Amino acid sequence: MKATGALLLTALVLTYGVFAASWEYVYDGTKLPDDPALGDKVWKVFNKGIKTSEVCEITPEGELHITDPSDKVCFFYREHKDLSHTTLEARVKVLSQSGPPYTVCLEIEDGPDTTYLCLFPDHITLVGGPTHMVDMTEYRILRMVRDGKTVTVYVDDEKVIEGLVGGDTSSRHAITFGAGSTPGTGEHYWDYVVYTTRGAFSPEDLPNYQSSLPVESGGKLAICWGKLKSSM
Ligand SMILES: [Ca+2]
Repeated sequence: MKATGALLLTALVLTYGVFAASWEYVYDGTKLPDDPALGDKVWKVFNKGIKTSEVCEITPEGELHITDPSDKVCFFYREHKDLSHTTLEARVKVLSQSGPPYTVCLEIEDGPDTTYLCLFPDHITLVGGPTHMVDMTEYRILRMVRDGKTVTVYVDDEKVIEGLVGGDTSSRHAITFGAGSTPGTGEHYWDYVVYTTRGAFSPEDLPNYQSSLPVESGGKLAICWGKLKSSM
């Protein structure tokens, strides 16, 4: 029986790539993150009771556009029990930021092992850790990889920051992004947010989501051309 089981498992792996790295969750920016139409893919929102549409809109190119004033907060989160080995990626650009570092944020919140990126127009900072200078007013693919206590950050598939979790703490255990500060202000675009809680993957092990998008179908081509134009 054991031999049969092993053979069956081998066949499954070879046939379906059971253990291959893949994105567990994709948010593609075509609906507001808390839109009930997303079903089991919906995000919880922290916005102190305002309508998400007061600060967020979906652009014709399929991006989440957040315009965050000094009296509102609006971030989105999806809760998970085990975030110890997580790969989180977003294609994002930041046109303005003023306020606390977490005003524009991409986070792996995990109690005392919380880590996140603080986004600014001209740099990114790992909370409690290093800063990397980069023009964020153009779209960048940011990837944050948590492998136990260590965190590695990539920009456009290039490793730029190595650090540790615990730069901050949180009561949540969640993947989180958006406008994280009430007094802080900012304008930012999110083309997509994808993640998996099933492993810590470099871009070599799990290619960035953008590279997996089909470009040959008419609708997708139009969307990608729109994104291309908007990123120029
Ligand atoms: Ca605000």
